[in-house]
Amino acid sequence: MIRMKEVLRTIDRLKRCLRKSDNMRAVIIPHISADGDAVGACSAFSMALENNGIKASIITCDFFPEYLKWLKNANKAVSLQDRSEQCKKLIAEADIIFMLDHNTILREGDLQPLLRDYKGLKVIIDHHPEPEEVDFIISNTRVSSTCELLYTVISRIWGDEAITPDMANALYTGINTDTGGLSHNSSHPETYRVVADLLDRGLNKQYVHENLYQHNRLSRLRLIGNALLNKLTIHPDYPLALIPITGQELEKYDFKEGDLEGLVNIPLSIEKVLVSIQITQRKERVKLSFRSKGNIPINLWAKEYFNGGGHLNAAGGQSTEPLEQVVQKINETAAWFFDQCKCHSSKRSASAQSTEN
Ligand SMILES: [Mn+2]
Repeated sequence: MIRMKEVLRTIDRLKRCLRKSDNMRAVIIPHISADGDAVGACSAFSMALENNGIKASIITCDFFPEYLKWLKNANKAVSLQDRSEQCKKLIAEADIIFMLDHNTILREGDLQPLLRDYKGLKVIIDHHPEPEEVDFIISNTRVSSTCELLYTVISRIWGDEAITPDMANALYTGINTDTGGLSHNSSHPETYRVVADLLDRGLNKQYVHENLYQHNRLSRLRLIGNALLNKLTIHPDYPLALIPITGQELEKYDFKEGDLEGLVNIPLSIEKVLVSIQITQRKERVKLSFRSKGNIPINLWAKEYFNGGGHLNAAGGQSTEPLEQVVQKINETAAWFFDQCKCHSSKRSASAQSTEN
């Protein structure tokens, strides 16, 4: 509660700052491999700024996934990958930069050097622990999602009426996707109060659900089916599920950005599995997604060995090593991790492991 008070004070300080200057130019940046919460936040906040006289541009280090492009303004995002000059210009001319759904510029891919050199105001609006030092830190790990927090930011600065039906749809997209359809990280009543308010502001829940969950392609179902049937393994000594996916497989099943969304959660539906890791070959990098049950701090493993981090139950990481070596490293460090959280299911030592998956 004390924390939320502090957050509200920072929002009020931001409100005064936004009021002060005319013709303000803002840049909004999501994290690399943006998800529903990041794109929903960019969509809603860009509309809020524009509707209130602030010029807003969304800049990405990669591209938004196909399945989120229906969100308003998502198609206006400028990517460093194909419009780098425009990105540089927008950042250089910005009075204020909003970092949404991430706590450090380290999550901004190749935009990092530009952000490091940027001298204007920086604002973090996020729900990940330990945000880096910037001018305005609007961060609370208790909320379900950045979009839930953003509802408070927008309504406190411009009033409830500032939330349009399109913004409500975008904010609900973030709340829904970051909680697996309100299944995890959504036990605080405040989340539902925000959803109720969004319904009052014109949220079209059915429209959002149709766009998020009923636009599947057959090739995507086959990609996921193949992963579950042929790639998923359960560790013999630890309550650990692994799903390695190669670049060839992505190609074979016509992979589109966002196609693997949610896959890593599926093995957790097996009773004895407490940790699930998906390892995906993405061009020059291997991307890792970590999930855990209960109070197992999976972010610890991601941070210690895989250049990543995140929440207690959901984290990400990356590696420049080949896929097989990353899988090997997981197997080699599993003993260390399960010792850390004292939840290993067997007493066999790491040296007795014989998995090669
Ligand atoms: Mn989020």
